[in-house]
Amino acid sequence: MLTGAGISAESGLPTFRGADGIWKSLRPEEMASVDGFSRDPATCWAWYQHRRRAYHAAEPNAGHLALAEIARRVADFTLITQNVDRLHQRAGNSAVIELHGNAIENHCFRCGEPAGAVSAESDDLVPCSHCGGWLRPSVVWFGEMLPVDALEKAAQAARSATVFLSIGTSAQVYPAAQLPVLAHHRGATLIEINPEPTSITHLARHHFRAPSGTVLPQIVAALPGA
Ligand code: BV8
Ligand code: ZN
Repeated sequence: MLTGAGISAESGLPTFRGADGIWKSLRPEEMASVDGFSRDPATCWAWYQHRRRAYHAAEPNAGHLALAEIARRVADFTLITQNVDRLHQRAGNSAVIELHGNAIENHCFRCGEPAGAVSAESDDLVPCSHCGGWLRPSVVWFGEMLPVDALEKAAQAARSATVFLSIGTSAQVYPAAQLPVLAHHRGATLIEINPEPTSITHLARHHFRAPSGTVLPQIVAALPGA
């Protein structure tokens, strides 16, 4: 199962490329990249602090909660996410493969020293207690490699899946976008949950053109022993 920013849309968090997408006002390479931070650390950091305040204020929605219920009820279940808001964990999913890191924790941009979570109150840059360099969010930026173990686990799950759900993702960011394609090519039944068609819709056996907060609770209700 792969989720994207769309599953958090009903928690009030803007997606990246939808009509209200945050990328609309910002260009990814100016913000979510090593160059973007190097060029203008203050603006980049303030953007993440702004997003963190939104994450703290948001609550997991019915879609997140349904996935936590499915994890409890379905034996061989793997949740892979591109999201960095950790709403899956707050909904009760403990085993989450985070392909793009998370925006809650930080590490030093210069020496890499982990720094955990910091207050989202102020937009001021925070110095590393180790070397004085600036802290950066522990997300995977464009141009950065994904965590090797996360990507390998996700690819293994996609290769061995009998059913693969692609939920709330435009399937435009690689290598994550290759996962539903890999699952499909290995014989999995691909199911897409997205109000809009995407580049993988043609591969899906079923495309639920509806919000994940509506569809996922219906899937839970249909599970045996519901
Ligand atoms: C890398 C963290 C090696 C930061 C993000 C081919 C192979 C490999 C790499 C590339 C390649 N081609 C290009 C690349 C480079 C690049 C890339 O993919 N670029 C794209 C734009 C073409 N990839 C990388 O750089 C990756 N690194 O591969 O390293 C390398 C290095 C250099 C050069 C080559 C290779 C790193 C990618 C990770 C970037 N980090 N996030 C942050 O958050 O600030 S990506 C960002 O996009 C988020 O993580 C987000 O999750 C992700 C994907 O977006 P979506 O989740 O799909 O969100 P989106 O808004 O697009 O779509 C939302 C969907 O929800 C919509 O379809 C909408 O209809 C739907 N929706 C709306 N409401 C609902 C809903 N669905 C259901 N219910 C609703 N209610
Ligand atoms: Zn440091």
